[in-house]
Order: sequence, then C-alpha cells, then structure tokens
Amino acid sequence: MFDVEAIRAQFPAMNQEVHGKPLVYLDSAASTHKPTAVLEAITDGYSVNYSNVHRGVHTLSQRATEAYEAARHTTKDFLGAADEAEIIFTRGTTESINLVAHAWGLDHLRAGDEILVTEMEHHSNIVPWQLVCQRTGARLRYVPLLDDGSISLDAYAELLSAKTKMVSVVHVSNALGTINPVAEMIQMAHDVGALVCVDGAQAVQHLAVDVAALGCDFYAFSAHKLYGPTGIGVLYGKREHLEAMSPYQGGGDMIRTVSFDGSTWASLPNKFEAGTPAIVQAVGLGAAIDWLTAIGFEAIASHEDELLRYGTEQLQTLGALRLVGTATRKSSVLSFVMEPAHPSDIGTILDLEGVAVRVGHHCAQPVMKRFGVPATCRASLGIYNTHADIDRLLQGLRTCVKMFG
Ligand code: C6P
Repeated sequence: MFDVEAIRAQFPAMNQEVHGKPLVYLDSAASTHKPTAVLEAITDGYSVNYSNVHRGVHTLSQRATEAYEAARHTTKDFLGAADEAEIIFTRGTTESINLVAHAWGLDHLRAGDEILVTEMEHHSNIVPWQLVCQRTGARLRYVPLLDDGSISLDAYAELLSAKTKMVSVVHVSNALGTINPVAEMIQMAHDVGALVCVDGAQAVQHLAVDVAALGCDFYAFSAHKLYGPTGIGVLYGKREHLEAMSPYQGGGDMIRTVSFDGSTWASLPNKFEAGTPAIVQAVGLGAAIDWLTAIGFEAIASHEDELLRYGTEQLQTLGALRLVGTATRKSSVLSFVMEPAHPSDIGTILDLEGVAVRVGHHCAQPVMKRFGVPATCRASLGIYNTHADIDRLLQGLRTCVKMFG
C-alpha cells in the first residue's frame, strides 16, 4: 500500500517552514529531495568505507571499490541493461549526452549527415549536438511540436531518412511533461539505420524504464532527480557502440598502458571514466534506486498520475491561467502562464506562501518560443507530494489573481 505520509516522513527536508509556512515543494523536476536511506548511505560511504577506488590493495579501497561497483550492478538491473560494461557513471545527464555527441559524433558524422532532435529538448540535448555539427558539418534538424506539446509521428517520419545518423530525444519533457512515444520512435529510427539516444532525466523517477525492451542505443539520466545525490549520472550504451567509440576524456583509470609513444585503453566501462570518480555519489545513487524500486513504479505512477490529474483539474478552475503542455500522455509537470502576472512575480508570491515552484525557460528556450511565452511557472511533482500541496498551490495562485487582477 502506498502511504504518502510514511514516505514524507523519510524526507527530513520536507519537515521545515519557509517564510513561516510549512514547505510545499513542487520543484522536483529541477532536483528532488533525498530520503534518509540515501542520506545514510552517503554518510556511511564517507565515514566507514571511504577510500579511492580501483587503486588500492588495502581493505578500505577494496570496500569502496566493491560499493562503487555494486552501485553499477544495481543501475544495470534498474535499467534492464545486459551487462555492467554498458553502465558508465558520468556527472549527470548533461555529461552523458556530451559524451555521446563527442565520443560517437566526432568519429561518425560528416557533412551531409543529419541528427534529429525534437523542439521540446532541454538545452543539454541541443547544444552538444550543435557543437558537434559545427565540427563535422552535419546538420541538426528539429521535429516540430503540436499545440498540445506532443510530437506528431507523421512529422517525425517525414524527417527521418537515410541521412539521419542519430535521433536524440527526451523521454519526458521537463518543460511540458509530455511523455514521448520513444519505443515507436526508436523502431522508426532503426528502420532508417539511425542510432537513438534517449534523455531520461525526467523519466527514470516516474516510469519503469527497460533499455532492452526499448532497444535504444544510449540512455542518459541524473541521480539528483531520482532522489539521489548531485554530481553523478548515468550513460547506458549498447556494448557494441561503446566498444567502437574513442574515449571522451583521458586520465587515470581509463588506460591499459601509457608510454611517451601512445596509450591503450582500459576495457568498458573504465574507458569512459577518467580520473577519480564520484565514489560516494555512486553509492548514494545505488541506495536511491534500491529505495525507489522497493516502493515500485506501479504505485509511484498511480500516485503521481492522480496528483497530476487533480492539479490539472484544479488549475483549470482559475480562468486567467493557461496550461502550456496538455498532451494526453504526461508525467508530473504542470507548466502554466497567468497573464498579466509575470512568472517571476508568481514564483516570488508563491515562495512567500511557502510554495516552491520553478519559473523561467527551464533550459528549454525553443519550447518557450514555440508557445509564444518568455517563461512559464512550473509546478513539478515528486513521490512526496499530496493533494494538500496542490491545494496550497491553488491558494497561492488565488492570491496572485487578486493582486494582478
Ligand atoms: N532539468 C529542470 O529544472 P543535469 O543538469 O545534467 O542533471 O540534467 C540536465 C537535463 C537534461 N534533460 C532534461 C529533460 C532535464 O530536465 C535536465 C535538467 C532541470 O528542468 C534543470 S535545468
């Protein structure tokens, strides 16, 4: 049985006041809070089992290495990957996508080739490809959005061609909440011989993801949006692609041999993990995955989907408010404008009411342009949110309506 109060009790950060009011945290798409299971794993990782990994024969180094590699094993099972070699620890989604763009793109793209992304991508899934296009002469093309914030598979099909070498697509949009039909998109891309990279930054905390079932070539996510620590993320890559790619960065731990004449590379996954990795963050990520999977995605999705339904219904009672992103398949994001108030003013008023939302372009400027708004207010849901949180958001928004008319 999903007991939201029992879940909230595991998040120390939820138990505080902001401006004299109990905190309502509706900014989980930016970063989630951490349950005690994760906080304790981090404390333990530093206070009991801490040392550098893959380098020492002494006991602490061996224990740290075991804990770090156990987190990789947990992540492999979580994503349904075939092998630990396919799980690369990075700094986060941003670095994961940059790794693919540079380590795969620079060697495989040339003038005349095309990369497809959608108009709803986070800047992390646009700019790395722009950088690689500048260096290779490849062309970046954008799948347009429909008015509800979904993409049309027909428009996507028209853009796909033998020139398409990579499709890089967000699984769940951070600015709109749209869940993209990635399984179909992957199949369609593979039919023209293109690879697919999925940005799962807003998906893995809400939906069960199985990379083998999806068939994607790469999948990226960040731990800090999955109730885990900052500073660590994951790149899943099919072994055959990772084997064929050159290293992204050079340094310690990614080599087999080094001489003044040249170097050879360590096997996967170390080839892509140069330098001392985020050891304790990996342990925290493993704890977050264990914690989340013990609750189960069926229960999580049904709780969050009900809150999304309730929030959508309640926001629509405010005549002045316009939702941005109304696709049929959505997850956990309520993005809106309420003219004439500017989103920043709304965010400030809500903060004074103890309600945390994000305002701005959400690192998705092309989405703002598509919907003709400079910015939106975004209330994003996490496992610890309740109907009462939505009611407090509504109460704060009614104050805004009174102030701005
Ligand atoms: N979105 C948000 O408030 P990093 O910063 O590397 O952990 O994640 C980048 C990223 C990539 N893709 C998507 C879909 C994302 O939502 C994010 C991060 C946060 O929406 C911070 S901008």
